[in-house]
Amino acid sequence: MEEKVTLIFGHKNPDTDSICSSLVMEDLEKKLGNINCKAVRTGKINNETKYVFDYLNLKDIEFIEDVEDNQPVILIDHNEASQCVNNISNAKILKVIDHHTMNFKAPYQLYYRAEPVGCTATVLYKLYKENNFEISPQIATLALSAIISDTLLFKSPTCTKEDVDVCNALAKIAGIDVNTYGLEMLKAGTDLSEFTAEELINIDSKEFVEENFKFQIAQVNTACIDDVLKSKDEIESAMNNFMKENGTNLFILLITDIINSNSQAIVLGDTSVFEKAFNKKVENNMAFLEGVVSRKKQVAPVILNVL
Ligand SMILES: [Mn+2]
Repeated sequence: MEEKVTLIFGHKNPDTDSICSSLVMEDLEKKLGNINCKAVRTGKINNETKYVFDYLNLKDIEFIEDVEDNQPVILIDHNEASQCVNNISNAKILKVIDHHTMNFKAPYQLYYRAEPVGCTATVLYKLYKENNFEISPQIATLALSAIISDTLLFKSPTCTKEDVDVCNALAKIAGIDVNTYGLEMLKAGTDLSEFTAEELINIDSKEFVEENFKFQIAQVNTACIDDVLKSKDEIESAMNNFMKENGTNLFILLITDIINSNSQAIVLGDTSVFEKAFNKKVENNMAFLEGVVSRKKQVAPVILNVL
């Protein structure tokens, strides 16, 4: 019987962590002896990740939309079925490497490693250390890019001391100046000019379901919030269409200013939930969230708390 290749992938609408950590995991998994594995992506590569690929001269990786029954897989940077590819409930999950809240169940044994750190790559770095594996400059670059992305160059409240220490250790291996490289990489991700409103709300979008309440939190990074708001009408109609198609109760788009570390939120649907959660009025479909940059730490749990 031919053995199936193990597919390694992050969440839908993949960010730099989901893509880069999948590639790092492929390297680690091969070092661990599972040579029949490959990193794939579950969505379009964003401009920030593209900067990393160009920097390393990497070729694009394969796109998958769903998995076959009994497909061996390793989940990176997510654990919830709603953020995963189609048919995941029939796949054979070998491992999960993550740093998110756990909403996971499997009727069989598997390797599950999640830590309360800012980035999946930080967990992966520790796995290299625990196994005494060497890290190549290319793998180091992928991993540190993921950390810079997830922590917004250490400015996000999700960032831990471990993330900073690991990132600096990786920078030594890669021969990279974290600040210079990091700012360039983040800036590359803020170029939204080529995206339609519909694409823009899907660059980094996650669905959450609590009881019968379905909410969506999308996020885009920018160096200038007003630039993004120039297409507010188009963005709102794209959000409304999305909600109709998916039966979403509440849609929050975070337009995050990576320079000043604030977010302008566009809020549609059941705005009363948002208003209750943040104790803030939504006016003209908007609310300004001072100091808010993290969906995971500062938005999703705040909404879940009032549901
Ligand atoms: Mn992540």
